[in-house]
Amino acid sequence: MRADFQSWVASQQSRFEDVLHELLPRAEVAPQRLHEAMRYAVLDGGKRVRPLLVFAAGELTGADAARLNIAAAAVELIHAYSLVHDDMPCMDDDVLRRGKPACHVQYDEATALLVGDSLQSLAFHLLAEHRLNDDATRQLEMIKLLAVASGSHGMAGGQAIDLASVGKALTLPELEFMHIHKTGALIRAAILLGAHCGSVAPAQPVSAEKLAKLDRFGKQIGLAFQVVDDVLDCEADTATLGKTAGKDADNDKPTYVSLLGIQGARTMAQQLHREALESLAGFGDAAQRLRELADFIVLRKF
Ligand code: GRG
Repeated sequence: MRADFQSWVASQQSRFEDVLHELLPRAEVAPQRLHEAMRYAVLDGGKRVRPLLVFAAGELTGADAARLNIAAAAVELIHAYSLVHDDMPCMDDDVLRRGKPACHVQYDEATALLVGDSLQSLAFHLLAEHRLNDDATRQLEMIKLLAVASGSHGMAGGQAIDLASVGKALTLPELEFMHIHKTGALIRAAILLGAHCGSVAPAQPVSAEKLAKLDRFGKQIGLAFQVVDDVLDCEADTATLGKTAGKDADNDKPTYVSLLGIQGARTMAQQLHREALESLAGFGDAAQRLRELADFIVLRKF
């Protein structure tokens, strides 16, 4: 990984942490325990891959940084909510997240449920409250885009399929369908929201062709993210991942590794990576950060 990319990631992560600090409700404000738990679930942890994708896609369309911050925060809040709920005993039942006790362990289950609910509401509150595009119709489309990506036709739907698949042998297309929804939908939404922040006026919309290519990139890199996640769940240790390693096999979950073997899953990730980069062909230097993020997603060790 190039030093220039590493320092871009570090500076964006640190800057974005301050943005989240400001946007989350203060812990001193009632209801204090809920607000403290929301901050616990979001701050000081995670790779912030989705916000980085928002920023990189925004570079491609010349988007305003303040608008990108709001879009990135909305996506990260949805992601954080999904992790809090996923860790609860009624779902994946895990006690460790981002290297610290899961939210329901640190607080309690009822609080964790409300943390997820409130983070989701806050995401849409932010998108509705701040100007993200000069064209109000386009802004409404952006809100709808995140709603679809998060709901039963996106992430929550993918999670439902995941829960129903335990102990079952899925085919490759079935596994792909699940992950395009569970993991991929939010990653795709991050890229599209970042790009839409840059379509500053109806007279200068991001072209449909550009959006279609970006969407293809998002689909491919979202799936690659999950394939790599499955490989890391087998190969990396708990300390490195900051979450319990080996859970998929323990829970008898169908994964790319259980279906294709480690080498097969690695080959699939490489192929998706190649295809994702091809989708960006023709975008020139403006897409360099997106390309580097694609490399990072596939080559990451945590
Ligand atoms: C509860 C509605 C609902 C959905 C949960 C995303 C999800 C759906 C569950 C998380 C379980 C999981 C391990 C999914 C695999 C891919 C994934 C989303 C990993 C976690 O994302 P990272 O690696 O996490 O970006 P950080 O902590 O770095 O933000």
